[in-house]
Amino acid sequence: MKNKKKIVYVPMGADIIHSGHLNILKHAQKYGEVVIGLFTDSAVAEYKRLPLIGYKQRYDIIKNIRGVSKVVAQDTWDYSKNLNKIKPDFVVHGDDWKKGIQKKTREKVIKTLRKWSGKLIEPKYTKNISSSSIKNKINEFISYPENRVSRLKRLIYSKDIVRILESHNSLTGLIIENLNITKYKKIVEFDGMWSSSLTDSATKGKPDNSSVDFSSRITSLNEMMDVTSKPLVFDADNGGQLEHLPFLVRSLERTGTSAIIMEDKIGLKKNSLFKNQKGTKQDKPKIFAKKIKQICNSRQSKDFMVIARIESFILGKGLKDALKRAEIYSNAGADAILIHSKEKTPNEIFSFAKEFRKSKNFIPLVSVPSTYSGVYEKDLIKNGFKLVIYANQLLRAAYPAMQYAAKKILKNGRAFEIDKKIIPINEIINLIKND
Ligand code: SPV
Ligand code: MG
Repeated sequence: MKNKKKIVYVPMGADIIHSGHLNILKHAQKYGEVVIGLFTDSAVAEYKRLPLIGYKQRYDIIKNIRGVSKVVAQDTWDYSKNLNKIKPDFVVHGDDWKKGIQKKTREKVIKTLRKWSGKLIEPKYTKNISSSSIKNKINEFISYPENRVSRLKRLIYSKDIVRILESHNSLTGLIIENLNITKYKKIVEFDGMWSSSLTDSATKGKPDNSSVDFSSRITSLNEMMDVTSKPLVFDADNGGQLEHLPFLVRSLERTGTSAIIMEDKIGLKKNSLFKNQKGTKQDKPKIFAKKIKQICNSRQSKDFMVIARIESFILGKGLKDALKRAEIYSNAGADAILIHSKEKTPNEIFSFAKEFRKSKNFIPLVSVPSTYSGVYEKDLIKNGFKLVIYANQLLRAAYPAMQYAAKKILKNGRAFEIDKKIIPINEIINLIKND
């Protein structure tokens, strides 16, 4: 009997294919038939940023590369499931995973392979592929409006929870873009920006009552878009007039915005966190549903999300009213529901989630934990929330810091005393790179 060809398992993201990948494949082919374990979006999202292109496109690309016999989905970062099923004779992976966040994964692969005497082969990682120039190109690519718009939806369907932080100018946008920390050996970062009516207005010295009009809001938003690549969620208050919505949607899509959040209130806008909501009215659910439909019909991209924000709890209307509205808004085509609350605990939004999850019209839920800031993301996840918006923290952090510095200068009649508490001049002038 002819010897059966050996199976070589090669894990890959196959996002931007470069010569490093081709080296690995060339190496793998020497040992037998190459089966690619292609990471799904959610497998990648467990540890790092989403791939630039979706699974289907990556599948088509890698499937057509010479020497690849088969492509299977690897839907977790952990290899055990696929390895136990395929029982490859070899796994081929670049030697760059011996250190860093993948070290444990590697050890587990070796242990699993041992069960059937499989071997791990680790070709030398190809250095000098000018990762920085690739990175620059990538950022340029993601920030094209048509690529950016769809990324929020992809994130929602790939991650346990999508984490959004308020951004009121380009500098805060850059913080969201670039900041990450390592927590439990995973890279943790914000997934996108929230263009908040509250912080946008406050930054311009105006109250949060729609006195800053949409064209002014979109001008600031464009500035943020110029220097970032992550998705942006736009706070549209109640969206304005039904007839004007298509124009707003067109402008937002043109900037690359991924979602509009529209609240079901009418009359002069008042921020929902004010204690006194006297005079504030909620729209009739059927009328508000028309606005949702209007957005659905006027958007260019199906990936541009319309998120309906329910204000029943803010106005003391209770659970039943909120649930009734959620059904109507979901039927009208909303992609997600923001259930807003100004309680100190998340109890009321969790009771809403518990009931709404039973509905056949259930859609992903969004939380804005400003007053109930004690809630952990892991509890939001458990309760069915897919998006968390930290709606105002960067401005709230900046304002007291600036006041403190200003006071110190007044008090001392010079700036020396504040020098140690603020960013050194050398750092601020080099903060934004010019190359
Ligand atoms: C905002 O950030 O402007 C919001 C959230 O709409 S809230 O301030 O809670 O109304
Ligand atoms: Mg607002």
